[in-house]
Amino acid sequence: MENYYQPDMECAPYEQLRAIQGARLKENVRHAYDIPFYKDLLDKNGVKPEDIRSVDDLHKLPFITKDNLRDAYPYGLLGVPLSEAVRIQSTSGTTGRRVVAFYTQADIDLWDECCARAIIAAGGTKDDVVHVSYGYGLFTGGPGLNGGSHKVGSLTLPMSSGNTARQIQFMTDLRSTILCCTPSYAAYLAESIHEAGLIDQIALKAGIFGAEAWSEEMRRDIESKLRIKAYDIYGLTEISGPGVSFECSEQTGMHINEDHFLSEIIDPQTGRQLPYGEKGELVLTCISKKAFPLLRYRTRDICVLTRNKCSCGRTLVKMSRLMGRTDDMLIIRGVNVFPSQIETVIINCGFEANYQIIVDRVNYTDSLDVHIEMTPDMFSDEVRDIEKTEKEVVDKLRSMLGLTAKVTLVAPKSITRSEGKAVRIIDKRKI
Ligand code: DLL
Repeated sequence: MENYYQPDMECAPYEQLRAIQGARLKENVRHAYDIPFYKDLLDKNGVKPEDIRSVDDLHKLPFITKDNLRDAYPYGLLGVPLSEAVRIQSTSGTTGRRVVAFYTQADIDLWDECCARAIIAAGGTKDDVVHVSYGYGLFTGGPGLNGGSHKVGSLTLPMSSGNTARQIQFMTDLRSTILCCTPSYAAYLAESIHEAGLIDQIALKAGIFGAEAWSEEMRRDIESKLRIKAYDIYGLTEISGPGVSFECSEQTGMHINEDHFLSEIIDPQTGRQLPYGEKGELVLTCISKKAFPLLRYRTRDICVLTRNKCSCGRTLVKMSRLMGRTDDMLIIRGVNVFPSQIETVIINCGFEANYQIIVDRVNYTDSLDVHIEMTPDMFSDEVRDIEKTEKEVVDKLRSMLGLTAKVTLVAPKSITRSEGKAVRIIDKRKI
């Protein structure tokens, strides 16, 4: 049996949880209505705060999107007087206006608690040394896991990202036991630790990896290289940051902290709510946070929600591993392609997750090029063998995607490593 950080909420009977959710939703809609943005939006859609009495009324609320947040930049969605807001975080977006999210002290506390739940679900206790290699600053990864680790009472190493040699030195000297970073950085750290011959001096037992898409195959690869259990964690700046949902020992999806965040799956085309078990776009509603109370926010993330009994004892709804984003789904020669499908093939063919997908349009026809790094032992193979392997990958991609790709095996270490979120897709068609 696992330990929990807040068992009253994490394991609450569903009816009890729903009553709490309903009361909090009602209260937060009334609170949001004081913000001119929401007043206008609700008035325009003919919805009054009194119309929202329970979770069943959620569908009456209009959606909000990232464009709404960009338009409201910088203070248009601040839900409390400036004197009550204590923190800003911001998205990593490189184009257009940034999105800034605000927090009161109570909002920070609840965010930290959500991250503490994630750390405890990954086996963390106050005796652990939590090594946080997510970026610190405007990005939510570092501050979120840092706050969670403090709540648990673990010794916290605020490493931030970068300087891999120093990361490994602290990891070995201080005997770090839980690593928090992006899965691509975890893979890079694993590679560097093996190269330095230091794997036997690593005391890690678990990793809490998120902020970007990763496959089950990549999980297994990192787990075996670092000799740990790797847990997924999900979140987004707009909704607070990491800890919106987290994985437990079952490792079959992430429990959503639904005493604070309501979740729905919708058909991204029609906006219609879909039942449990169906794949669609995740929509989140904040029911506790006050400084940035987003209602029915379209995340663009695609997943499935399920409410089955979990062996860990938590009753919180589960979201599957992310299956892509409505906006990163590539449409190549009319076929819908998710980068995660390509990654699955690559890892199943014995490669690591060091690859790049390049999409272009030549003579009005889309081209799909996949560059994959060879493993060092393949590098010494005859050209003939390399070509044979490339052809095998082409065949497997064709049966997975129904598309013919051009596959090129490139030299080990020729694809730039990432310390944060990896850039794996280059779509030249948009430029
Ligand atoms: O990435 C927050 C975070 C930090 C989550 C650390 C987990 C760990 P943003 O920079 O706003 O916030 O990016 C949010 O990243 O909408 C997803 O598309 C993607 N994402 C986050 N977690 C996962 C995950 C942080 N576990 C966007 N799997 C989200 C796949 C993820 N994608």
